[in-house]
Amino acid sequence: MPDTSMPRQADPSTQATELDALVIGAGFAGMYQLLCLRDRLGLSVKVLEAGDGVGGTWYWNRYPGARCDSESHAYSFYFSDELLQEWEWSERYPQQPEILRYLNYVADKFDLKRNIAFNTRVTSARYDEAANRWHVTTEAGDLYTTKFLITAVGCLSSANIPNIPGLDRFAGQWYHTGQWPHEGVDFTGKRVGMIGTGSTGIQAAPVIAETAAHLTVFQRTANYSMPAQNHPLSTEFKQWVKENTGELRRMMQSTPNGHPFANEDRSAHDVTPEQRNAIYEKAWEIGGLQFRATFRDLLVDKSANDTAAEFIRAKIRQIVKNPETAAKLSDIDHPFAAKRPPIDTFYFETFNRDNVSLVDIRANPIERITASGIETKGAEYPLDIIVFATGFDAMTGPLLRMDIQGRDGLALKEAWNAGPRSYLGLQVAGFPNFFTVTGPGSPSVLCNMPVAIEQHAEWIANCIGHMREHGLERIEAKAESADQWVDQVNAAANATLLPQAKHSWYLGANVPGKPRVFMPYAGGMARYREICADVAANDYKGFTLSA
Ligand code: NA7
Repeated sequence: MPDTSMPRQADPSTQATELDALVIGAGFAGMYQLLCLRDRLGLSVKVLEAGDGVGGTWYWNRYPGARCDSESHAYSFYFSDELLQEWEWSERYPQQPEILRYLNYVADKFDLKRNIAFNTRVTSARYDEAANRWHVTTEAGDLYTTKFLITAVGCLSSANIPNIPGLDRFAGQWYHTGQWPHEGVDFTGKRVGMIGTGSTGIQAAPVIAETAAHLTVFQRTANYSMPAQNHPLSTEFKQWVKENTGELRRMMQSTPNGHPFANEDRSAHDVTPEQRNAIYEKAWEIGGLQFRATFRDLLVDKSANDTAAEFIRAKIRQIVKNPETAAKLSDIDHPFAAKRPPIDTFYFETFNRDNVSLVDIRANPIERITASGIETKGAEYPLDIIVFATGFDAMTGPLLRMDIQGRDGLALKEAWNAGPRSYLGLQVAGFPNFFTVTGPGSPSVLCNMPVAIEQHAEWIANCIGHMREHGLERIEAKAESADQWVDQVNAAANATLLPQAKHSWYLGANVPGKPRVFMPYAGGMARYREICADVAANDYKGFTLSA
């Protein structure tokens, strides 16, 4: 029997498909990149996608309770007024199945699927300098050659499954939330253990608890969370959105995080403690990420941040009835919003159920998984199902799991062995005609993703259009531009409290052995948009373009 787990070598007799541009991934980013390059520039484009449908993140993340943390009317493509008028979201925060329906609707409306090869995983890409072409190989051994190679692989698509001894001996079932079975998982009557209390675990726990016999949540780092206050959207609201798409687009493109609400321009110290409390109370009632926008200094001034952090800790202690559990849940070691702040639907309330318990694995770490469950220091938890809500090898993981080689055989893994180095999060020195949509060094995960994606896909398409117009064949970031940009990314992060969260995936700290580098650009999406526009307007300064 051949070993089908290994990628097949390309058969030298296999004919390569010739393309102008090849895009990897068919989520929001790959779909829009395809549309920009095919329909606006008329290029021959193919998208290669590992899944059997469009959706990316929303194709894979089918865990119970999976929901977007951006409001639905902002978690949309804004490039087409017609699309904005046609589509109606049903809830304030859309659930995974609805987002997947939306993306399929978009793919069908713009006839995108005919240029997407599904069930096609890219294993390697190699730049051939003499021919100025990229040679791309898939797991099935298919070959493509292309002038432009664009990754649209998502920031959170490479599952992080912790290497806990004994997992292979576990007699029950286990799942990672980012690789959830399409047929779902029946928790009825089962003893379920869930590891991880990030946005995913916080969404999943209340839903799993509804049917499981018992849910044990294994918490390493306690987390802040604000109520989503999710609700069905009224007819009036849907109408209001349709009548205000221009203003919404303008607002999302001018705020630091790409959301359709402004950050208040006041300090947490400008008001009395009573007024501050009333402001937090109101934001808590409104729900969602607007809480972070209540004061301008929450992310830059620790004493301002402390006021928000203490408000949320007090809420947790008020909601959770068992004082010991409440103490563990509110013993949070990082500033508010220094890690991605989750929003939830009855997460803390879930711990008031008789069938839910919390285990503090910071105090008593997991030692091993046995055939019958999880063993921590001093206790054993018999389980039928283990859910790993343990996040992702974020941002660089999906890029580095492919073997990408630039000029002179330079491997991306090698170029980034001390952490990602990229100019604008768009291009890597030594990798000509290779672009990364929402790559490390761009605002990406610090922004409402569709806003960041539209800006990148359009910038890349405009750049390729400019090259064609001027008879240019090759674009490559200069090494010194990438170095200077990495300095700016570090400076932007260090001007905030974000690097203070020691266990944050923004820093790569959740994956053992990963270099600790703050990856997204924290200077704000609006500022970043201006920088990119300025670079393009000044003959793509910082890049080398050649005929
Ligand atoms: P996150 O936010 O990375 O959360 C992962 C959780 O899993 C977090 O609580 C981690 O604890 C925990 N974790 C990770 N590895 C381990 C090990 N080895 N042992 C115990 N616990 C572990 O991922 P999510 O999927 O929740 O969210 C990702 C993003 O998706 C989110 O930020 C939104 O942007 C959408 P830790 O904090 O590292 O101590």
